Amino acid sequence: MAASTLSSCKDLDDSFSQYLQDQAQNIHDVLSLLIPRNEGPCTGKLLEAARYSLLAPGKKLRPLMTLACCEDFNGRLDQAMIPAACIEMIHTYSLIHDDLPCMDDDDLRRGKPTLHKVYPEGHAVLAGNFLLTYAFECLSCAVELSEHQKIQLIHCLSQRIGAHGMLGGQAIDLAYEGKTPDIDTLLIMYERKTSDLFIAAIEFGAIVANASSTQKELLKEFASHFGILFQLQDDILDLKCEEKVLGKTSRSDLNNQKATPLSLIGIEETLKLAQKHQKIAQNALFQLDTPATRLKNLFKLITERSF
Ligand code: GRG
Repeated sequence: MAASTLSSCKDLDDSFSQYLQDQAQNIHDVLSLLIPRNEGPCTGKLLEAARYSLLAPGKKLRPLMTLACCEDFNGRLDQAMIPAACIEMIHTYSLIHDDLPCMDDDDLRRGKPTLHKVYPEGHAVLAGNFLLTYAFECLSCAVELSEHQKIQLIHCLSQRIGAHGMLGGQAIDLAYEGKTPDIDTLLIMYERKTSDLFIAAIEFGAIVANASSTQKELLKEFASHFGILFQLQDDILDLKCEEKVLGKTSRSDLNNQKATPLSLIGIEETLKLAQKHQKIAQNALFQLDTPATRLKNLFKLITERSF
């Protein structure tokens, strides 16, 4: 799904639409500049594989949230660009690895064949590993940020995507392959697999903007429930949409015989659950002591999405 999808959504205020389009393009450009070119043949192929997935037309939702959060708390956009790009590198790494034959074994991602279908599988593994390690390298070298900010960002990211975060969520996913988890276990998996990277994206904006600890707590609460909402929406859309609309293999969970809230509690209860998380996320956002206009607009956009 193209990055422009977010900005071309109907009912979106024109200036916010332009904002999303501009920032998504900026993130794309920064990512393109960050990945080295003209390397020797072996490293060159690895980096080319990474570019294939990283620069494919994704929504750039997580880095957009970093930028929106930073600006909403009066942070400097130029300082937030590298952290936002690093969040997208991590997200892309997780997609590349999640699509591998040993994980979900998907054929289509971002409207294109998955990386392991185009490059040798080993290159897909390495390209994911490269994006993971390179994100930390870029954070540690970001000249616009103070040493304290860099340490905070690196600490935040390593926690959110490690064994107690995103990877832990994937471990639950693997542990329940062919089995039926209860809905609470499934939601814990969603919190880690999906919410934790959204939390990192938002925390990144807050760290760059030097937000207060009270603000950070509310933002964390927002991102956590937003992540679950996003994943529940994804399950619902996966059921409804054709591959050409989603740009990825639809119904792969069903084909892989994976439990989803839909298979466990049905569509009505899943919709109620989504509404519950939407409300909690919204409350957190509205308790902030700043207008947080960009985050509120992004939130509205995602709650009404059909893509
Ligand atoms: C490291 C193997 C490994 C896995 C970690 C996060 C994750 C676990 C796997 C990624 C695949 C997945 C189903 C994640 C859930 C979140 C989600 C719905 C991702 C898709 O995000 P979008 O819609 O994608 O923002 P684009 O392509 O627009 O960036």
